[in-house]
Amino acid sequence: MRVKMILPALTEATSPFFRPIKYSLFPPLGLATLASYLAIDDDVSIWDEHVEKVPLDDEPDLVVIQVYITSARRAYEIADQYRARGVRVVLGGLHVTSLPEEAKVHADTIFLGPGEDTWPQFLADLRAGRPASRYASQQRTLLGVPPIRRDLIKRHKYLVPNSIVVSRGCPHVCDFCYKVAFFKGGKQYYVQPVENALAEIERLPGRHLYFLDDHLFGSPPFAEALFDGMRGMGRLWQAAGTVKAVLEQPRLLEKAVAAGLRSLFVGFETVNAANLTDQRKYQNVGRNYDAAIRRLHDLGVMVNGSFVFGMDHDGPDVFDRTVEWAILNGIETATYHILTPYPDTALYGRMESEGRVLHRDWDLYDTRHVVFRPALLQPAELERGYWRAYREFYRWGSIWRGAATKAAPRDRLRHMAYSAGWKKFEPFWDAAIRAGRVLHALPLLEHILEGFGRHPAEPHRPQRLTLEAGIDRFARNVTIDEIGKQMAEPARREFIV
Ligand code: B12
Ligand code: SF4
Repeated sequence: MRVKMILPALTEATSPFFRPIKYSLFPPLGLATLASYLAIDDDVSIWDEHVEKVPLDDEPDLVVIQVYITSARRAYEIADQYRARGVRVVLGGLHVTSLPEEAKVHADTIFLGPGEDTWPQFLADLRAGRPASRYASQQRTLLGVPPIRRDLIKRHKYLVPNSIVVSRGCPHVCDFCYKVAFFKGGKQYYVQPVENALAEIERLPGRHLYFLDDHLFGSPPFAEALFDGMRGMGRLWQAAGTVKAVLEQPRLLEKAVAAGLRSLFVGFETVNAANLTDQRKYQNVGRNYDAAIRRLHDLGVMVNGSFVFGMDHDGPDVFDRTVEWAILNGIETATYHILTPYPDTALYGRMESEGRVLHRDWDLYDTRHVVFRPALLQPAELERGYWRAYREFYRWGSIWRGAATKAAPRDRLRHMAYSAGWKKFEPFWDAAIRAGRVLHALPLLEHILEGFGRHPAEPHRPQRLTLEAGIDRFARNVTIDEIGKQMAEPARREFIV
């Protein structure tokens, strides 16, 4: 069977004039995961419109499209084109799950929720000649998921080809997040068997990794086993975690750093505490944000702070206060968003019942446009404030002030290089993307994460395990063969892994 998998892009990502680096960071892991369920003799290809032009004049047996809210219009356009020529099209992903009635008009089959249970079922039904028109995920597990088809990813087109996901969902329930809607009808948070996650990491070449999990620290026992297993691999990595995890799981954070954590994406979301309870962001309520940042910086971990503007307690002062606070605390990079009520979230329900949703042009639900009526701001004021926050935070003067909060010169240099690298060298990124050479910048990123040698990754060294620890690992599912190999040197009563 000839299967073509497509991740469509929103218009901005395909601009002939300017290509922002953020669209060339991560490959389509969701599609590569689904591809692993296809048969060995299926002819499958993955196309990512963020980084390449996708030919649409072919006639595969099956077209698989992943739909995000901002790419929904484009996804439907592609789907309609193929279906008009009689090609079978299936749609899945976040937006399809939020609005199945909208999506089904453009597909032969739609999928709701994660695909690890429904997709193999569909493939079996298709081969048996009786595919259904709708599949909804219920069985949530990552047990038995085949190794992701990374061979189908065009690595050189991405700065971070080694992105990886070892869990699904998140244990929290923030009102504005896609999570509750996407995982409804089953488990909301689950992890891979740790040995599979470690095996996946081993398969990735080079040193740098980026965990795209919503909350890598969401299950402390899992995270601890993962970090223990990664120790000695010589990796440098980035991930996302919560303020709570930083402040309240001290041993875990130290283990993460020992395993190579060098930058953490943290959802601070707002400097107005009253917003947190409104949005059910309970894990941030009453936590000392300054202390969380200090703790990360003391361990040599850079902070990417994520902030949302436009919540109901945000007035005109919110932009300057948020930016100033981030600079004074030496946050290296900041990601700002305009509050966006994604369909089917609790936030959307609230906004709709209050008559505050301004329009349903999904193209503009990109967290850069105001799509609802804010409580204490005018829509235009909110958009202006959002852009001003970016400008102010990434001004040379602000970058320097943020860097100056660091005591060590090499940490200041790292701050300058990392912060400026994303926003001050956009023409460089644009040129690298066009030349298809974005991956060539990876050694530089690694060097900066290391703080030019100040926070080096541990060199790879065999890890010594006591007999007891070896048995424990065995109990955690190491294969008999592997243990047999370790036992070949019994005299030292140690395993080398
Ligand atoms: C990496 C990422 C990006 C990357 C690239 C996306 C990519 N390569 O896939 C970049 C940086 C480009 C990006 C950009 C944006 N992103 Co983004 N991104 C993510 C992130 C962090 C991880 C995605 C991922 O790899 N997940 C892991 C894989 C395994 O899961 P998956 O992709 O969902 O695939 C599974 C299922 O969805 C399902 N599935 C998917 N498609 C299909 C199809 C079929 C047929 C089937 C059966 C199943 C199926 O099966 C897969 C396996 O379970 C998510 C957060 C998240 N946790 O999902 C946000 C997220 C997807 N992004 C989001 C947003 C809003 C954006 C931006 C608009 C942000 C901005 N302001 O710039 C832009 C524009 C996106 C666009 N192109 O339209 C939102 C989407 C909201 C929505 N309802 O669509 C999310 C959920 C973040 C959030 N918490 O709000 N993003
Ligand atoms: S902590 Fe982050 S990923 Fe988890 S529900 Fe809240 S916003 Fe979503």
